[in-house]
This record gives sequence, C-alpha cells and structure tokens, in this order.
Amino acid sequence: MGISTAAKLGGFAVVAVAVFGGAYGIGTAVGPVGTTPPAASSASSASSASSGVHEPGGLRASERGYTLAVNTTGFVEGQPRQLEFRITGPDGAAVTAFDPNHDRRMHLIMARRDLSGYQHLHPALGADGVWRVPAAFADAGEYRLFADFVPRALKQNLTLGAGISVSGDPRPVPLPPPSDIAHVDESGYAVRLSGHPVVGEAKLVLSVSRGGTPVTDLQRYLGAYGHLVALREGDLGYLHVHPEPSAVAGPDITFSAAFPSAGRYRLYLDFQHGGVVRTAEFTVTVGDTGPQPPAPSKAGDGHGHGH
Ligand SMILES: [Cu+2]
Repeated sequence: MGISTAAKLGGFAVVAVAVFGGAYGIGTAVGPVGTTPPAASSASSASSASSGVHEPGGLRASERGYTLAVNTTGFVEGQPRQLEFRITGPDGAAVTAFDPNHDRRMHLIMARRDLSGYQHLHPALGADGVWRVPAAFADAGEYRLFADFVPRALKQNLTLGAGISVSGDPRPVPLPPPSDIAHVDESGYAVRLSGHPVVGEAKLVLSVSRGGTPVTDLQRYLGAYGHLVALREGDLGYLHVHPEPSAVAGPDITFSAAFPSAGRYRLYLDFQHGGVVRTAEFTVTVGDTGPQPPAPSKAGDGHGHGH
C-alpha cells in the first residue's frame, strides 16, 4: 500500500516498452477488438477454419494486446533457478488482475521442442506483477513456455507462448510412436486412451488403473479428476482440452478436444491419486474428418491392428 499504483504501473510501462518493445508492437497491431489475428508462421494452421475449430494457443507471445515477457535467461540443464515472467496488458503495464481458471490464476506449461520434458507449474504472482516459480530443466535444448490465464479485464482465456534456451548437451528424444496405453514410470499406474481423435471435436476417454486394477478414488486436481494438455508436433500449438463434468472419481475421465489439423500430437494427462500428481503421456495421430473405418470383425482376417 506504500507505493502508489500510478508510480508502480508507470515504472513497468517504461520497462515493458524498452525491453519487450518488439513483441509488444505485434500485440498492438492486432488490437484489442476481436479482430482476426495474423496467421501464424505455421503452414499447418491454414486448415483451422473448418469445423469451427480455432487456431491453437501459444503460437505467439502477444495476442489481443497482452504480451508474455520472460525475464529469466541463462538456464543451464539440471540447475534450478527462479523463473520470472510478466503479462503486460494493452496499456503496456504489468497485469495484476487475473481470474481463476481451473482453480488457478496462472498455468505455466513447458515442453522441449521435441515434446519431451513436459512440466506444469503454478507460479505465484507478486504485487509487482511478476510471476515467479522455481524451475529446473533436466536436459538442454530449446523449450516452449505457455502461460495459460484469464485477464480479468478481458474475461476470456489466453495462452501466450515464448521460447527459452537451456544450455548444456541436449539429448534429443524421438517422439514415441502412437499408443493407446501409457505407463507412468515405475509407479504401476497405467492410463488407457479410447476415442477417435479427428480434426474437430473429439471425445477422449482416459481410464486410470494401478497394477491392473481400475482406480476409482481419483482426487480432484484443478477442479476436475484430470487435466489434459495437447501439443501439436512441429509448431507446438497448444490446445485447450476441457474435462466433462463427472461425479465419479474414476477410472474414466472424459475430455472434449478440438484438434485444429491432422497430424501428430502429444497428450499430457495430469491426475492426482494418493496425494501425488502424476503425468501420463500419449502420442496420438489425428486423422482427417470423417468416421474411422469399422473395427475388424470378431472372425478377424489377420490384418487388424485395432484402430
Ligand atoms: Cu495448471
């Protein structure tokens, strides 16, 4: 209360323009009105017009006048340090008023360009408008950060993206092949994915088991029994995947995903059981619109691979 709001905001406006002027310029060009944002550099976003599916989030650092500005550089693999960033608003000042979404005011998702190294963190907002969270990257390389939030003044969700470099000796991880089952490390948990991911709305059911036994006492995490993030291979377009309300604590968690284009995606399911949040990861191939071919008959012809 000792510092006047005007002085605080004024100071940040100067810093934001000086340091992040380039990115902020993009934001103002788009404008605060609901105009169509400029096309992303990704060629695959061209197909996003059909089925009412909008472009994925996180492809730009600025949107609707809001800009993600990462303050921390110099990360070295395996060395924890504090990650700091700000969201600046249409007036250039750091935003301090956010509405909770999925129980939190800020979701920070991070993944390396090859879709490995997924992290989902919840930074704390300082009175100075700086979000801070301890972070560490196990392996070097180019990472993508996604800030997923709702500015109170906008009353609408935004996901802004930025890159961060981690120095060291990167070990590339090939994208694992598509699979409908994910084993969670050595924990004994397995998650089975069912549903047909196609361009447009797709219903996905994730079923959690432990040691072969269905888990029926999942704990609520971020307002639901699971939290699902999808990233598109290549440009790392970020998808909002919405859980369907459920009164049943497993084993099934149902989501509605809006895939903007065909191709491969990595899905990351965060779920909580026994007081621990774990992540199950899947690679899925999203097909073009249209029904999947029927499953092979029970008689079988020897060629069936499921779906
Ligand atoms: Cu979150």
